[in-house]
Amino acid sequence: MRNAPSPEDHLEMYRRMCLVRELEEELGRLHKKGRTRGPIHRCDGQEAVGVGVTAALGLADKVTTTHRGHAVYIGKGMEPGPVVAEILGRATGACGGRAGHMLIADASLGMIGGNAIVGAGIPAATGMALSAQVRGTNEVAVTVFGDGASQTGICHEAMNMAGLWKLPVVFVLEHNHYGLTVPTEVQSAVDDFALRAPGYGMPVETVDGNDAVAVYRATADMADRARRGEGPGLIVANTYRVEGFSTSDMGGYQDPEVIAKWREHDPIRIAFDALEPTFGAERLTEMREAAAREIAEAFEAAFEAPFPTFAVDAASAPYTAAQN
Ligand SMILES: Cc1ncc(C[n+]2csc(CCOP(=O)(O)OP(=O)(O)O)c2C)c(N)n1
Repeated sequence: MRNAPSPEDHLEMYRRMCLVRELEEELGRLHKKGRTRGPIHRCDGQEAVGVGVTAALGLADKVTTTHRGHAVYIGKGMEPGPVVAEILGRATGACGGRAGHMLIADASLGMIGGNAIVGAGIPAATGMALSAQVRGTNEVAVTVFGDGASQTGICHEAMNMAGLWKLPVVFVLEHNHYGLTVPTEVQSAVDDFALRAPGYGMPVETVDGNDAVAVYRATADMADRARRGEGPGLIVANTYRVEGFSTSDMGGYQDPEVIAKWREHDPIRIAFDALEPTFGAERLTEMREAAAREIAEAFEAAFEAPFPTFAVDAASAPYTAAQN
């Protein structure tokens, strides 16, 4: 099989998906207890996209993600501790508590950041690809974005430029079927987002976004092409948002039967079933339990950590600065 992950790599993808799932579920529970700060955009049920994409990349490759980026953060190698602390706004967070859950970055891992502005990670990654091309490196930039983001003008401008200049960028459209409360059928003139790629001279692959191996393989193929100088590619990863838009979402606009169907098609279960013959159910279950412990410890440590202290910036707050 070309570009398939090794069994060990697949196992590590499973472990990282378990970490993300435990993180998301705990965030859901904590929100109900009023212990999170602001709405959180959960990505549970979509872990295979962020984890599958990033598993196919090298350390020097760059990735940008969205307001729903926890699986990309953990997938690109960030440890749960600094991610959880950042989500809770603590000084021990990956960005010193300044970023919050939507904007986490760690440049040393090529995790260039989530982004609260819908679509803004797309031109940013395209620029990173241009930089790699100009510098003559072998790096690839990847951007994960939603179906809503794919309707923005800046997405189309970036794709056009990437196609024209054969930039080493992989566009990953995480198609979870909703933008806020708006279903895809009322936000796009076409159902099939793969149709967009030929317009920009790009190849496209549509994959089951809940199958981490399928996502990995498509990413590895597109990244290989990009490294060979053959230009960008589009991956349409079909998945579904099984939770609300954010933890503040009252819901009620999605069909419960459709949600139930997608919950059955769970990315962690798909990975478990594929790995079980090689590694055994016991080892996989132990890994899930270890992930739960690791996340619980990360939350415990984060809740004990201090909040950051900020000096007043005189240029942006002259009156407050004058009072101090
Ligand atoms: C430029 C901009 N417009 C609108 C918003 C408000 N907004 C936040 S998320 C979102 C929907 C995004 O949908 P999609 O890209 O499909 O991502 P998903 O939430 O489904 O993962 C909108 C409209 C924003 N943050 N930025």
